Amino acid sequence: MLDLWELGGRDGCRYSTFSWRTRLALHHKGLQFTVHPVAVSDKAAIGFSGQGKVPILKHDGRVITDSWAIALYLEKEFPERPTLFGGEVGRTLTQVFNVWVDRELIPALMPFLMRDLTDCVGEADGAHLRRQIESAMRTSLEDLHAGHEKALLAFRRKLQPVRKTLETNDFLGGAAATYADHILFGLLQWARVVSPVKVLEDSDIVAAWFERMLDLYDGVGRKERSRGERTKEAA
Ligand SMILES: N[C@@H](CCC(=O)N[C@@H](CS)C(=O)NCC(=O)O)C(=O)O
Repeated sequence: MLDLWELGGRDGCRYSTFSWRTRLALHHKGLQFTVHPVAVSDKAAIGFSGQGKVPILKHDGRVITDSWAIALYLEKEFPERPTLFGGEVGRTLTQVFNVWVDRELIPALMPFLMRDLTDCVGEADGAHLRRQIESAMRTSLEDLHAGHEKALLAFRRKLQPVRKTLETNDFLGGAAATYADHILFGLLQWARVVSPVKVLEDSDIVAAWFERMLDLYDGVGRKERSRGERTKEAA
């Protein structure tokens, strides 16, 4: 039995960038799993894991935390199912990509759209996220948001290695998506779910790749309503 804990916001929206990685990895492996949404400020709900972050995977009583550790676990535990890395070389190169996205891409995008996320969660969660980001960035979410257009230009430039790779490959995994695709998808899906801001230009080859990613695994990514879709429904 497989259970996944991830963050849930208002209207049931699922915005956790790291949990989207794990979710796609589970679908990639063709595994059935039960999802448990938790509020970001409700640490008691995930106290069983001995730490305070999601994703958390529980498999037959074993608890695994950290999206990268979960990906390694799934690959080891279900070797007969579609691979997440394409072997040892792929695994280490995917680890490089994982660290690059965590250390370079996430900080270049998330803080600037964080103000938008506070509208998508309850009051306690909004206060938690605000405290967390404002103390890390030493400025207000509003000031960060005011700089989002400039930040987006820098973020798009950082995607150049991805862009170059997609000129000759449909996915970062080559002809088919692998865990590297899931990693980058998680970040862009976070932005799609929490913010009305257009992160990629339509003409960007990365935008075309993201559309393909939204359709994978029976469209699990696309079934999650974007911020724009939720706003329209509410109007
Ligand atoms: N290195 C961890 C990072 C996990 C992480 O930061 N998760 C966020 C959600 S996307 C979280 O649970 N944050 C809760 C908090 O910071 O209070 C991973 O790859 O899983």
